[in-house]
Amino acid sequence: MTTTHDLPQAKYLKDYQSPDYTISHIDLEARLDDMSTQVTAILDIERQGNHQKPLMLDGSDLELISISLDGIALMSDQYVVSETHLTVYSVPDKCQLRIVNQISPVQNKSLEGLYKSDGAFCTQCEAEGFRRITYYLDRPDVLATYHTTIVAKESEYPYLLSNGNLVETGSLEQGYHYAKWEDPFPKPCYLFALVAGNFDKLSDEFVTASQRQVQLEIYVDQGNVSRAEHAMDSLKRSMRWDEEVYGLEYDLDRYMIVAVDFFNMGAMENKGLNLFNSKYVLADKKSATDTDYHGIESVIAHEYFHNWTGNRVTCRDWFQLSLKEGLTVFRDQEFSADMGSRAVNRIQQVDLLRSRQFSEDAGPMAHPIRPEKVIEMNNFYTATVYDKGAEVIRMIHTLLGQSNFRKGMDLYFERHDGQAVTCDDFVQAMQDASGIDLEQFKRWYFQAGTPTVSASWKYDVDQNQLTLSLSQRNDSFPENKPSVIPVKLQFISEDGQSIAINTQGDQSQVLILNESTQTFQFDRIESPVIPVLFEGFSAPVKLEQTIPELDLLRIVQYAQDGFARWDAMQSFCTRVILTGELSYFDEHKSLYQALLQKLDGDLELYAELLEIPDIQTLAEQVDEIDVFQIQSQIDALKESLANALSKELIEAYHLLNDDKSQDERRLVGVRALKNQVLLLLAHSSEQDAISELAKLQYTSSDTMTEQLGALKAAKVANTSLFAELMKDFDTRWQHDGLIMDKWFGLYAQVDDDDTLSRLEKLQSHRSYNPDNPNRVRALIGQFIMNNPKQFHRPDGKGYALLTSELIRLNESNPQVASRLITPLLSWKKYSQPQKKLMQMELQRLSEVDNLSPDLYEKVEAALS
Ligand code: 7ML
Ligand code: ZN
Repeated sequence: MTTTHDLPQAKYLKDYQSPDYTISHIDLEARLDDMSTQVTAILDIERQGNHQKPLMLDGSDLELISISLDGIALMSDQYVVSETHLTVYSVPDKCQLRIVNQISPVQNKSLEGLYKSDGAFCTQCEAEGFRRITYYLDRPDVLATYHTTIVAKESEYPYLLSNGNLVETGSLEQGYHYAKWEDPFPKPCYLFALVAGNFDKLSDEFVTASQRQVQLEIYVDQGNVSRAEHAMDSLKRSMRWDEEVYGLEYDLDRYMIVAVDFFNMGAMENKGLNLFNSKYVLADKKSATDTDYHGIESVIAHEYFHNWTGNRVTCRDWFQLSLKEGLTVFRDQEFSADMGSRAVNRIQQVDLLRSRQFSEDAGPMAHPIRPEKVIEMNNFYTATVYDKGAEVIRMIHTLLGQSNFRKGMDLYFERHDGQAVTCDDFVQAMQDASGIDLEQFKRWYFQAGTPTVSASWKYDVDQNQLTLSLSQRNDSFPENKPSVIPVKLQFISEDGQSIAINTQGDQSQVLILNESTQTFQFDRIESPVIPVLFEGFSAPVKLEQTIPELDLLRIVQYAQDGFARWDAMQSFCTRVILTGELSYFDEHKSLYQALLQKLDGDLELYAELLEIPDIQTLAEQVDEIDVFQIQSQIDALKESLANALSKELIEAYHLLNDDKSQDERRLVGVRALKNQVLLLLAHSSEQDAISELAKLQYTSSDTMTEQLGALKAAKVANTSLFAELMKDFDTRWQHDGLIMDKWFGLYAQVDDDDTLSRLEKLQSHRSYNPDNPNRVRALIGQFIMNNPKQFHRPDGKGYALLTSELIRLNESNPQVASRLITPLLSWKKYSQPQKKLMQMELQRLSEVDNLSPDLYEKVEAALS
C-alpha cells in the first residue's frame, strides 16, 4: 500500500536494464461490463538470462481474482500483490501464467486503460495504460503476439474490435456474443486496443503497390458517416505517399479507425486499430473549418505512418519516445507539405515551435528530445519530444540530402524490423548509409535549450567579397557544447534579384556551424547583398542579426522562399512591437498595400504574411514579460495598420468575396485571406462597415470557415452583433459538443468585465461536460492560452480559476490537468504582480492532498 506521504519516484535513462523475463504470447479475454469487467490473461513467459529473480508484473487499480502457473493455482505464499505490482517468487525458465482480474471501466475517468466513452468501451494504453487492464510486463521492449477474445452484450455492443485479423465470432447465452482477434505481429502492450460499441461504419478499399487488398474501415457515432469521408480520403493518400516516398506498404488485411468523443490526446496508432479523438475524424464543410480539415489530414497521416515508424520498429524504453514521435512528425509534416502549400505548412510548424516549444525549452520542465529523467511518462509527450524531435530529423535530412536519407531509412528497417531500439540505432543507420559522420550531431539528443545564433556580415566592395560571421550560444544551458547547426543561406540583391552563392551557380547553400564561432567567405559577389539566413528554418534556433529594417522588408518583398518572406515579416513586426519604433510604418503599409492588390498565387501565404506575431511568440524574445505592455503594443500596431489600410482592406475583401473559382485549393486560400482581412479590419474604426460585412458573411455563408471568421471579427468589432451571432450558433449546434467547442473557445477569449463569471456560467451550459477533455480544452484551455489580459489579471483571479480547475482534474483526469498547468510554469519570466501571483498558485497546488505524479513533477520543478 502506498501512503499519501510517498513521493513519486523518478526513473533515469542511465538505469535502463533489459527485462528479466519476456512474454512471447498473450491470450487475453475481456468480458465487458460497466462496473466489473473480467479480464483473463494467459501469458507465455520466458526467463531472460541467468538469474533467479522473482517475476514482477506491473498492475494498477486491478482486483486480482485468481492466479495459476502451468495449470496449478498458486498458494498465497508464492506471490504478493501490491498497489503497483504482482510478484511471483519462483518461476521456471519457461511457463504459462493464468491471471484473472477485475476492473471497472465506468469509474475510470482518467481515460487511460479500459474506459467508456459515451456508450462504447475503448482503450488507451500508451504509455503505461495496459497495466490498468491486466498484470503485465508493461514496457515497450517486451514484444508478444496477441490473441484477444471480447465478450459483450450483442444489442448494446454489436461491434467487437481488436488488433489484427478477425478469426472467429459467435453467439452466447443471454444475448451475449464474442469475437476473437489475432495479431500476427509481435508488439509491445502499449499498441494493444479493444473497442466495443454501436457505430456506423464507412468502408473502403486500398490496393497496395504489390497488389494486396486492404479493407479500410472508419467507425463513427451513428449518423456521422458522411463526416468521415475526408478522413478516409486522407488515409488513402497517406498509404500511397508512404509507398511512393519510402517504399513502405501496409502489412495487415484490415485497417480500422474508431472515432471517440472522450480522448485525452489527438489519436493513437494501435496496430491495425487506430483510436481517434473525433475532432480528428469528423468533418464536413458546414461544421468544420479548413484548418480542421488540415488537422485531420495530418493526424490521419501521423497515425498511419506509425505503422512502420513506431510499430514495426518500436522504442526500447520510453526515454526513446522521440525515436518514433520525432520521426513520425517529420514524416507527417512532409506528407502535408506534399499535399498542399509547402511554405504555408512550414510557416505553421515553425509558428507552433516558437510559441510552444521554445518556452518549454526555456522553462523548468526543459528536457532534451531524449529525456534522461522522468517521474510521470505522460508528461513527456511534449512539444520538445515531438516537434523539436521532428526538427532534429529534418536537420539530418538536410545534412544528408533526400537520397542518402532514404538509404538511411531503408537500412534502419533492414536492421531493426521487429525490434525495440534506441535513438542511437536510428542515427547509426543514417550515418552508416550515408558515410556522413553524425557523432557531434548527436548532441541534439542530450542537450536541452534553444541555441541562439548571432550573425553579422561585412561586404568588401574592392574585393567583391562578403564575410559572414556566425556564433552560437545557449542562454538556458550555457554549459552546452556547440551543436551542429545547418544554416541554409541565400543572397538577394537590394533590388530583389537572387544572387548565385557559389561558383556552381547554386541559389542557396547549407553552411555547417559546429563551433562556437566561425566565419565564412563568399567571393565574386559583385554588389551588396542581403543574406537570407535559415531558409526554410533549417535549424531550431533563435537568430540574432543586425539587419536593417528595410532589408527585412526587402526579403518580405522579394525572397523566393515563402517561409523566408514570412519569417522576415515576423522579425520586422517583432522589432516594431518590442521597441515601439514606428519609423518604417510607411514602408510597412506600402508592402501590405502591394500584397492586397496582388490577389493571385498562394493566398494562404498572404494570409500568413498579414499575421502579426502573438504574445506567446513575442514572450520568447524578451527577458521579462509584461503582458499588458506587450499586448497593448500588439493591439496598437494592428489598429494603426487597420486604419491606414481600411480602404485597401475593404476593396480586397470584396474582390475575394466575388471570387468565383471552383478550385477547392484556391477557395481555401480565398477563405483564409478573406478572414484575415476581415479580422484586421475589425481593429479599425470602420465599425459600421465591418459589422455589416461580418454579419453578411455569417448569414450568407455555408462553410464553418467563413462563419467562424465572421464571429472572430464580430468579437473584436461589435459586442452586440457578436452576442446575436453567438446565440444563433448555439441554437444551431447545441446538440453537437465537438462543434460547440468553437463556440466555447470564442467566449473563453472574450476580454471584458464579465469574462470570469461568464466562464463559470458556461461550465454549466447544456453542451458542456467537465469530463470531456475537448470541452475543457475549448473553454479553459482557450482562456489560459488566448485571453492574456484576463488570464493575467493583476487581481490574480484568472490564475485562481485555473488552479480550481487543476485541483478538480487532479482527481479525475491528471493527464489533462498536467497539460493545462503549462502557462503557470514560466512564472519566473513575468513582471510583478503576475510573477508573485502565479508562484502563489503553484504553492497552493503543491499543498494539495494526493497530488498526482503528473502535477507533482511539474509543480516541484517550477518551484525549485
Ligand atoms: C502528434 C499524440 C499523442 C500525444 C499521438 C499520443 C501519437 C501518443 C500517440 C502529432 C499528430 C497527432 C497526434 C500527436 C500526439 C501528443 C500528440 N502515439 O500518435 O503520437
Ligand atoms: Zn505519434
